[in-house]
Amino acid sequence: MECGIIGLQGVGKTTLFTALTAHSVSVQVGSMKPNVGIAPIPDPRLAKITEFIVTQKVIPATLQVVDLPGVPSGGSNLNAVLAHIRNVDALCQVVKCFDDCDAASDIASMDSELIVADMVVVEGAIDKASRTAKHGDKEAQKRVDVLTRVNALLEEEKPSREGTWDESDRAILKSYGIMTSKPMLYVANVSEDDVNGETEHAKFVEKYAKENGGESITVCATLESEIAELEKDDQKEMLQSMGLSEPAVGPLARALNTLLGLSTFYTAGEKEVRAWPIPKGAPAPQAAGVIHSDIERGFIRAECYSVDDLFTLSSEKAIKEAGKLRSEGKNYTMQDGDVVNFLFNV
Ligand SMILES: Nc1nc2c(ncn2[C@@H]2O[C@H](COP(=O)(O)OP(=O)(O)OP(=O)(O)O)[C@@H](O)[C@H]2O)c(=O)[nH]1
Ligand SMILES: [Mg+2]
Repeated sequence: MECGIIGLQGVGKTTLFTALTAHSVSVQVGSMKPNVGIAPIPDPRLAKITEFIVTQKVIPATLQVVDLPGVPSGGSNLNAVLAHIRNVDALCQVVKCFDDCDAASDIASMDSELIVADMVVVEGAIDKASRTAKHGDKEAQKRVDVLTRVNALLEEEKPSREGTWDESDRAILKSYGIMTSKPMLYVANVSEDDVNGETEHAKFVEKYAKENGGESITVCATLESEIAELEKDDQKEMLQSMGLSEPAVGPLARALNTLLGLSTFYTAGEKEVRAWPIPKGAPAPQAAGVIHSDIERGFIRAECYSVDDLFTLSSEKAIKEAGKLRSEGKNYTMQDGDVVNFLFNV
């Protein structure tokens, strides 16, 4: 899963990036180049599995984050900046809710910058696809149709995510990197003395996200960045003293999972215990394919049980004895929290 961090200038994007990636990437604050890093996604269930299954390695799911230079309000060449995140799955828009700020106006200008940037892309794309479609190319005609519908929304100053799109439409939107079609997580970046987002600005971000089909979270990026530099024990202490239960990457990843409709399954053995994100409702072979295409191709069946059964029964042996180890075929719909062993033959 990949997400792009966007927002106006100086709202705390790079600070959030350093927190999410735990300072593993050296960044230049104020640089015009994007920063790219990987954030491991904390998962309490994954940690708990290792209390029951002894393993050599624990591999969490990860989130790739791309931190962009700030968007100057009032235009300039936004498309050059956005080129770095045309392929991401979701956007995180950081909104300044500390010091002097105006969340409502900032969101409005950022969202309208994205609409304008998409219009530039869409107009060019319609011209090009129309020329191909003229020669009777059905696939090009389909692209023209989708792009024309996008354009109609943009002209009404609406993001294209407000349209109704089927799977093939979505593939087209993604191929053109239409920014306003991507799921949007609004991040209210609050000050150290408002970590729970009680100010009118933070509240506005939450309300706006709700009303516009997005998700929102509240973080204090500077604090999160400091926390990310500490050892595990000190982290806990600092979080507690600030009245926080976990680092921001937890709620951020969960909000993105909700936006993207993802769920998680696990593989667990002596060698490694690992979390795998998949689309909700994915059939077993598709989940197998996330691990390796061979396992999908040669899929025989999935032996699985629920993490909750492991937590109550304490061992795979006990799960088996209780008759809770299931053998599922290729039509099985994966459930969130399944622990799976795929049997395959290639
Ligand atoms: N009080 C407070 N200050 C913050 C917070 N987050 C960021 N800042 C400050 O805001 C300034 C800008 O932070 P950056 O993370 O560089 O912002 P940015 O959005 O990456 O900026 P550009 O890339 O230049 O657009 C820095 O001085 C940060 O210390 C926060 O949560 N609280
Ligand atoms: Mg920055």
